[in-house]
Amino acid sequence: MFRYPRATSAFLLFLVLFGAAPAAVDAAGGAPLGTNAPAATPLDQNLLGNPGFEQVAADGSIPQWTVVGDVQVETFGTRPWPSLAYAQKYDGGKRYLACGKGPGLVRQTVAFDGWNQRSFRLKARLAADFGGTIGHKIRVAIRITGNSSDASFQEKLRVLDITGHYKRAVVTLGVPIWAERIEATVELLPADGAATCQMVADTVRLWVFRP
Ligand SMILES: [Ca+2]
Repeated sequence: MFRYPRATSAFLLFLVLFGAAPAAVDAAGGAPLGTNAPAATPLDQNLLGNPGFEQVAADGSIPQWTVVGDVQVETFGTRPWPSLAYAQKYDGGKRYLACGKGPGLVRQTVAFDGWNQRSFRLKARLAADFGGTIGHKIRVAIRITGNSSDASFQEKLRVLDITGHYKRAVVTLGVPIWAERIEATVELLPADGAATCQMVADTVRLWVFRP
């Protein structure tokens, strides 16, 4: 009669070790590895699709991006600036985003998964190269939403202080524990009183990191 309890203890130990163990947690510290959960959103890498506007559809629409207003993709070299040589210097590929006569914006939303059990802070950062004519403007914005009405928002407006040279617009926002989606917006705006908008943007990056 001594063998039976020992076997039961061994079975219980097996359950504790292999069956009833809490969900595995990866080395980054917090993202569950459950097979049913979506893969955790990677940190420190660009989450945006078509980030440099290299893809453009035959009808002029921009894959991955929602367009509002007067912006379109243009090919380097069709205007004196930004030239193809300038694109190569800044890793700009073949194409970039430009506004038309009036202002316009592009917007992209990415899922944010696998970090709602963490015990540390995360931040999201949006950065875009921009350039054009002095006085014209760019706005970069991050909006984070969850499955209720929770929302968090931050934006940065930059006015070009130089003509014909790229600058970088950057905005940063803390990622709340309830975050489920991150929306990136890049808006190009004319200078006050200008007849046409003279601003371009390229190489847009959105990433999440541990500060
Ligand atoms: Ca590009």
